[in-house]
Amino acid sequence: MITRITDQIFCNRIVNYSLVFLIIMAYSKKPLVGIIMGSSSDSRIMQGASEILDEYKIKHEDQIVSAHRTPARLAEYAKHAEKMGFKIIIAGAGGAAHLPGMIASHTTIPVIGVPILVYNDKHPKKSDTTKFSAFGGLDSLLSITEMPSGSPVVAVGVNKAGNAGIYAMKMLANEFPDLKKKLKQHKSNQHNSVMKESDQLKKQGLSKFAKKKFK
Ligand code: RP5
Repeated sequence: MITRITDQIFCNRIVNYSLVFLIIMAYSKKPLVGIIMGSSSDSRIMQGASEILDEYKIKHEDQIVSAHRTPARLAEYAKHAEKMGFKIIIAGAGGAAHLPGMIASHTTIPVIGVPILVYNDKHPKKSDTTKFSAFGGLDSLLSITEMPSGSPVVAVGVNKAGNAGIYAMKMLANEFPDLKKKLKQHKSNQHNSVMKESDQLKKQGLSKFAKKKFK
């Protein structure tokens, strides 16, 4: 009798471990997130989303889809996203920024919009003359968030593509428990790094610390 019970417990464990393994494999093998952007100019900002997803080994597929320059492709992309089984789409666009809203109107996949303020130059130091938008990204932010009732798109802050990546992970974590653990670790890393800086600031004094940080 006892052997039968222990055998049963052993079998249940194997089934549970296999399930966990399968779940982990499910998010490590196929792309779960589709990242799209309105122009190659957005890639500098949008890489923030891919960086965080790569760090946590979440596969994503990245493409350029312009709502204005390639409107037919936009509808095709929505079908492609459904076929691929993407769980979330992260869509970044600047200026009039219709991409996130238009993609959302073609699919039931949740869309996270990234309002983008692009600079059309390659210099790390930005000047106002190379700004694409005259409205500092507020145009894109409003365009993305002010969707009509019944057609929601959520938005992160201007140029905060990394936050879109983290938010996507949070949504995926409801399905993949292993990711939840990783997100908890991410939070505790953030806590530790704030504590480390606070200790340094306390030791060095505010003036010295700020001078060093922003030199
Ligand atoms: C938007 O226009 C794009 O999303 C991009 O942010 C902006 C500028 O694009 P380019 O003119 O540099 O291609 O549609």
